[in-house]
Amino acid sequence: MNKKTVYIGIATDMLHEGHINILNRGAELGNVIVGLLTDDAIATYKDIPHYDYENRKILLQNFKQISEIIPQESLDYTKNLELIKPDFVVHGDDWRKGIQKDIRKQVVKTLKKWSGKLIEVKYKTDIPFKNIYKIFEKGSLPDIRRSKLKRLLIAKKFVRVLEAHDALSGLIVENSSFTKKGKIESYDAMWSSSLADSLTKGRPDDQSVDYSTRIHGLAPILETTTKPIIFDADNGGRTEHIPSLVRNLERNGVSAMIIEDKTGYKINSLFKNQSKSKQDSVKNFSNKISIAKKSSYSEDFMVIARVESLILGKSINDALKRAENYSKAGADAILIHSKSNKPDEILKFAKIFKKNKFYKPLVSVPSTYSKTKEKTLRQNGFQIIIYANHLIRASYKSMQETAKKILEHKRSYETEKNISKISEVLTLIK
Ligand code: SPV
Ligand code: MG
Repeated sequence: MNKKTVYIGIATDMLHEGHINILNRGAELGNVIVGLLTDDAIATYKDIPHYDYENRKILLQNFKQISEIIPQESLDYTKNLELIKPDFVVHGDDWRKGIQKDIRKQVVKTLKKWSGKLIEVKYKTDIPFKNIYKIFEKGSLPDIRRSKLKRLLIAKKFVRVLEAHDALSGLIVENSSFTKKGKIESYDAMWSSSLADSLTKGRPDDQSVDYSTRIHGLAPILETTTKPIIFDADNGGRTEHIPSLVRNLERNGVSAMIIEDKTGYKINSLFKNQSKSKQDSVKNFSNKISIAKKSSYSEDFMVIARVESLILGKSINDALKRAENYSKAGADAILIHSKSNKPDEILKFAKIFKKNKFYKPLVSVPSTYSKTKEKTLRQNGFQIIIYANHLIRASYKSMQETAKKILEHKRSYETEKNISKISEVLTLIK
């Protein structure tokens, strides 16, 4: 009699008894084909795995219960199930609730087409050293958090970043997700913006809130979230202070800092009138980049150079020359900033820079060209997209309208439909 086919989707690199139970059950039922989730697929719904796909595959190849390992490229099983048409899918019963609930439904629906069956094994909760798994899985340790950005770039080739200015906005970045057709969209990292950090302190974005204050301000975010942080370090400050800035950031678990090639009077790049701003010389700024890179103790801390040529009305050629030099100086990625309401100039820049032998991943901040979809940016070589100020803008507008409404109506009732319910905020943090 032909042996039955069993499909088991596996993501983790933290194997424990619970997984072995599932594999054993599968082996009892037939030939086990493991759909090993790719790094990209895992990163869409939880932390990026500590071991990459190839390493996880090597580990699993030695399990006697497994006949074959194939990649599962999304959280959704449908593609692999249609391909294999297994008699059984075996999974822990933990996915009946939470983020994987819809995935489970889709599996049941797909299996029905050829009368396949879903077999659920009781999920094991009494795992020894559970807290260790938790710490690793949560990635809350500074070294783990810091390393995530580079690993995400390698695994996903694309990192979506949203501004966070305090623990609450950090938690929103950490936990927001949107599911469509079984595909989960979420944020990969947080942007610690000089604009947002200045505004929360009632200051203009002019570098008057010093780095120590801003790094101390990260503590509540670091204590409550796990996603990587990219720090907006303006122009990096005085060259001789760069080593201590870099070490302070990496010690705290920050993954990257972005420094811009401007000197003198600091104003936010989105101001129309930039007449008081000057651009640094290529030589001086390249030196800053090189010092920042040499100061870093860890291999995973990224230094990203921000080219302000287009902000200051200079040519695309000037931006390209600078990008090449900053890349030669050691920059890990290049942010080409623009305040145009169309993406044309940065796309043109990207098209040419892509062919340069000193090409590095590109970063976009689509605040003014906000109609541009991520897909367009990705197709043109942008691998990091930063939504730089949207949570501070959202909260400011909502707070202002709420304050006005109470004055207008002399009671708070009219504010209620646009603000969170008391029951919601009471249980927001558990
Ligand atoms: C910030 O968020 O502070 C930035 C990005 O530097 S921008 O405001 O677009 O200059
Ligand atoms: Mg800034």
